[in-house]
Amino acid sequence: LPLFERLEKRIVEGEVNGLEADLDAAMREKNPIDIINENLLAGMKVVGELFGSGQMQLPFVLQSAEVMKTAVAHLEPHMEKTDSGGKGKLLLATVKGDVHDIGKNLVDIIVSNNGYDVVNIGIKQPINAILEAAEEHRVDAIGMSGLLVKSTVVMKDNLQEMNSRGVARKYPVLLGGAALTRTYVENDLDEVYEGDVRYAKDAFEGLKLMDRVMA
Ligand code: B1M
Repeated sequence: LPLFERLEKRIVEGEVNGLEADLDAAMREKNPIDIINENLLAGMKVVGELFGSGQMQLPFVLQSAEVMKTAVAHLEPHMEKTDSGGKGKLLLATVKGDVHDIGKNLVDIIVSNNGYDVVNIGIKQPINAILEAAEEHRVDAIGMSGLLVKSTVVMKDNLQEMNSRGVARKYPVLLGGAALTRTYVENDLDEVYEGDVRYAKDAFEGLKLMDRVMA
């Protein structure tokens, strides 16, 4: 197989042997971000489709996720870093009940490579932990990620909780993850939240929104 198809196949098949050599060869032809967006994420999309249609079992999905993480970790040091930090601070968490973190961690990489400080508190984070960390680190915005349909409900509950604690105007919220839609965030959730809530379809839109929040 040609190099870039092989990379995609490595994600689908969860094949880590030879991965780093392929990534090094790929980086001679295009930049690490394009490799992630065009090849590795294409592989994860196939994984999602196979899993969703019952053609792939969970342990194999996990293996693909591990290969994805290894690949991103290998590419990350080679990414362009524009600024040295200090443009503002973003808290990132995957919401309660949800373990998916590949997307959130990509947002972390993109946003922190572009001049922001990121406090990434991990997966399955209840709103209490999110708000405690936000206070402790004095963040400028809170980003929540979630991929399960039930996470969209958790996000709504979180926003309501933030309203009732009186912190909605303090924290603009960025939301992302495959189960969300722009309409749900910009219509339904925007009506719920007393502060500013925005939808990011990918990590770069997350960065753009962070630029807007800090402007
Ligand atoms: Co899960 N899973 N999974 N899974 N998994 C999905 C989400 C699913 C759609 C698969 C499917 O059925 N086709 C489905 C959800 C269905 C639903 O809710 N209706 C599903 C399911 C069902 C499950 C379990 C329930 C399976 C089970 O146990 N029976 C279980 C859930 C456990 C739990 O959370 N409590 C489960 C577990 C897992 C693994 C652990 C095996 C693994 C995750 C490993 C990990 O993350 N460490 C996994 C994976 C890998 C997937 C799929 C295949 C791929 C997800 C991924 O990493 N994509 C996924 C299929 C899919 O998404 N279609 C699936 C790549 C990643 C870069 O994309 O996270 O969307 P994504 O991020 C994007 C954007 O959304 C955006 O930026 C990124 C791109 O730049 N973004 C943000 C994300 N967060 C953002 C935050 C922002 C801004 C942008 O600002 C704050």
